[in-house]
Amino acid sequence: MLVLAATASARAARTVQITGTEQMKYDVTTIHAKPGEELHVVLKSVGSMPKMAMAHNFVLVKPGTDLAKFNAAAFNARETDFIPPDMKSAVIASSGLAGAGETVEVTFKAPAKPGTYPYFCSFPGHYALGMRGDLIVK
Ligand SMILES: [Cu+2]
Repeated sequence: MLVLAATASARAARTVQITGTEQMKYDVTTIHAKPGEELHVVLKSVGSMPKMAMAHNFVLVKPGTDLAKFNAAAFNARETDFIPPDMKSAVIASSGLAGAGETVEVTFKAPAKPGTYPYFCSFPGHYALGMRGDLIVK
């Protein structure tokens, strides 16, 4: 059963809590993980602005991804929660969008290959304002 499997894996995974603010920042900008470790990222959005104007997500991508290009394309990708369809192959894990007071989560395996994997919020403008961090696998 798919649902049960997902629940079991979320339970086994290590939870990383991140808060996203209306200052367009994450409170956690470095996550350390072992190769292949299961992570459960829980992103909470705090503030009072309407979701249309202010929401956050968590997008983890492969090293070497053109982050400026990804985020420029995200401006035109509202229908797909600001994940540009033509750049999906760069995405390792991504959450949905959390408006003020909402929480989104995603469970994934850290890459097996040691390295620095960037993550960011792809809501238009947020990456450029510094809403990003690094997953360091080693
Ligand atoms: Cu954001």
